Amino acid sequence: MITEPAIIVNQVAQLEKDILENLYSIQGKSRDLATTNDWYMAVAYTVRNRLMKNWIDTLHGLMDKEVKLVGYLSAEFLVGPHLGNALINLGIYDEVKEATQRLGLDLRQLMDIEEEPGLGNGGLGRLAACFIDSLTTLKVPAIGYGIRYEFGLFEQQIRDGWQFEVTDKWLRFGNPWEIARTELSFTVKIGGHTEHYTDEMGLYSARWIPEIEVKGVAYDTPVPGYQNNKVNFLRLWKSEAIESFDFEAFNRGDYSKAVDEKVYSENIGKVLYPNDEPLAGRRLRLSQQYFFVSCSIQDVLRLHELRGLPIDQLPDSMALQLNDTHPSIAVAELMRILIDEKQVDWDRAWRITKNTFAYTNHTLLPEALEKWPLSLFASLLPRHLEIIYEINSRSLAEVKSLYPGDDHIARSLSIIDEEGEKYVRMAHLACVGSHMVNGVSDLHADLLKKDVMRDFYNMTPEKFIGITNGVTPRRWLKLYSPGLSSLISDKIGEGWLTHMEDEIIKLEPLADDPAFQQKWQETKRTYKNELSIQVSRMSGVRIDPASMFDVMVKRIHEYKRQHLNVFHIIHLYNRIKKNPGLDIVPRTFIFGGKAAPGYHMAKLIIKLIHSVGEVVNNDGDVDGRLKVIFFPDFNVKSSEWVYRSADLSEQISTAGKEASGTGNMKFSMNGALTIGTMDGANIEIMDAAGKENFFLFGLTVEDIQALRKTGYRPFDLYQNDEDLREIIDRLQSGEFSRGDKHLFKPLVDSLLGNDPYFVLQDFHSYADCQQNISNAFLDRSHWTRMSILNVARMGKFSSDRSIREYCNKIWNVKPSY
Ligand code: 26Q
Repeated sequence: MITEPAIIVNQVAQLEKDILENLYSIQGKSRDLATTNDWYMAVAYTVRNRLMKNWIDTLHGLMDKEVKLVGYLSAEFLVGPHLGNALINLGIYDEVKEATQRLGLDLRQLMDIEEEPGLGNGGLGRLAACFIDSLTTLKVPAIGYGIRYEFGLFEQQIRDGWQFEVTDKWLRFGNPWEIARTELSFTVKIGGHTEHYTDEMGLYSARWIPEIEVKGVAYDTPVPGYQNNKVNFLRLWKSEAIESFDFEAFNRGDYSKAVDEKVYSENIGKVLYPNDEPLAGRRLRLSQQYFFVSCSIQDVLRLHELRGLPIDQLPDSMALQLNDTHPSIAVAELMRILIDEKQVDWDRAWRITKNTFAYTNHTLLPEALEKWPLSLFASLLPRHLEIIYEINSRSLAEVKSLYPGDDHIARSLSIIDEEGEKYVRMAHLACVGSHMVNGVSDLHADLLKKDVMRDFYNMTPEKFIGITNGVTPRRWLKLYSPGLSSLISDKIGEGWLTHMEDEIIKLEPLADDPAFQQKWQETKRTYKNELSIQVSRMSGVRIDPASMFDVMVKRIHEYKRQHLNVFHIIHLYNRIKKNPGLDIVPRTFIFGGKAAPGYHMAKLIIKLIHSVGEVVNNDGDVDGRLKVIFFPDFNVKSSEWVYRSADLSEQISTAGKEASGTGNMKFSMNGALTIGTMDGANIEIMDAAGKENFFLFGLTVEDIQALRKTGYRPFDLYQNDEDLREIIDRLQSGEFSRGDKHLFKPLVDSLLGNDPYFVLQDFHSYADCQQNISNAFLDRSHWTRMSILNVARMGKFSSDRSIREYCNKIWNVKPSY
């Protein structure tokens, strides 16, 4: 018999005792009455308590004026389920498993009922979560500032192949991971007008008389580092009504005003906006952004004062990172507080502001660059608009001295867009108000410099850098792929979990080791079996775990080109229909992702995937060799099943459109091979993995520019290319749409009309590449070698590396590891 070390036995016994105690004292339940959720809550509180000491130490540490603090301002934090992550990072997974077992519980089942906080749309929100994880693991004190949305991104349901949105009520069963700091709240002004006056010192001053005031209450959520006794936290603001305001109106008998204000205040933090939605009616979105920014800046200044530092030292004691333009009103807010409330003069205030902020851009799509109609801006933030005008006029004065007489450049650099209806351009505000601007991959940074922010770059080239995104190997490998992780750790130790860049490369020599290859294949196969069971449970479709799992999970968008993938499926289907005896490598195509509720084309693409699946999955000629699956409600939690089971990762955006991508990294880290374009971080993944271990296809950014110049005529491709014609004709025949010839017309019209994302152009290169992949898949040993090499060479894509770069190049703080 193996005897367990006494300390572990004790720890397990203590855990068991604590779980029971929490069940009793917090959930108010006995063992006999407890529901699964009660048990989950009891376990969650037990685990949270084990973070408490380190968390409180961090709070004390915030007062240490010697240590520079990072504030990460982000409208989204897509953290994913907490329990599993906390167990891994505390290093008590096995002990809690054992303790729950002793209580007759199944830890896995408890983890499965955790509601995921879906407080993000996708890449940008998840990046913020990985970054806070890495900051803590690298022992950099940091606060993630954001919004405590009552409803996260909608839950996706599929009915008859169409997406339906259901409210995400993530808080309905309680949230054991947050602490409401009700005593920590700030007042935020909104609307109204400004007044100008000369103060008692004879200084010209401004006063903002708001229309209403809203209260923001801090809710803190711990973010544990990886087995290092450090805990940072997210500080998310909940919007509430200010009671006294209600009463004033109430006492005047103006009941409806009292109620309106309460409703308005509470609405501010209600719901996370999906991206890719039309701009109209976004008053609430701008209020949201300002609301959380104002609370956060007030909190930052409070901390700075608590540290007993003079205001001019703010840039030395805090680095504030703007996660895209969503929090960029912070530039004007800090200026406003410094000037109007702290009587700092303009030049000093500007120096402080600029040296404190840095801005990360996440998009090259011109239509996705945030801009607000001037009239809307003026009605919500009248004082900020005045400040922005002043910032703009000073900035343009500099521009004009550098480029005398060049009106064009002044117009292009102005924060105010004056062509047609006037707008405030938030990217310009963020750029002017920051000391550094970064893109999220090499290519993206390059295109920012050459294209989107060219004139800014020419003026201050030293301000622009690229920091390639990364993902945390703790969640994306250790937690979600425990089998592969143990296999790795058994061979090279556990150093890769915190020093991925230097350590995981040690796997390389094992790529050709037959015994290791076999274990690798078995592990991947176990995951594929599990996903197959999951899929048949969810959708009733049986899939073959021996087939190639060809996976595309990401938000649905035309630039990401899910429809290019579908075209390849239809192409294979056509080939089988012509020749049912065709020798073909069996594939399971797995899609997942949400479409913005108002983005009709994206919703039609979801319908297309289902429609093609319905036909292909049930066609006798296909005989199960092709299966098409749509994985509904893809999110962090359900992604656990997906990344680790993939053989092939689809990263097929139009070159120049995907800023970086981070799913591409998660797949590759989990041993999937990539079919990808020269876009975003794909290029760097290919460089790291080796060209021979990556399947590249499609036009480059330069090719596309050249083609645009000479004139791109997708209709000619349709006419002259038999394969494309057969695909599109089949789509138009109604065969995939139960006879409805018009269902996919908007999609076909767009492709034949101008095909803005070059789907038809790239089709052949894509299909040829897919054929190579099928051939490669047949050589199991070689495929496995490529898979192992991909993992071994992904060290660069740990978010720890990204954060180290932010520390060195932007924040001037010292990470330790
Ligand atoms: C803006 C205004 C109003 C309402 C919503 C929005 C909004 C919200 C979220 C706009 C954009 C987003 C999210 C963008 C995003 O996720 N971008 C992705 O960021 C990743 C991390 O850098 C990159 O890897 C992806 O390439 C990029 O698409």
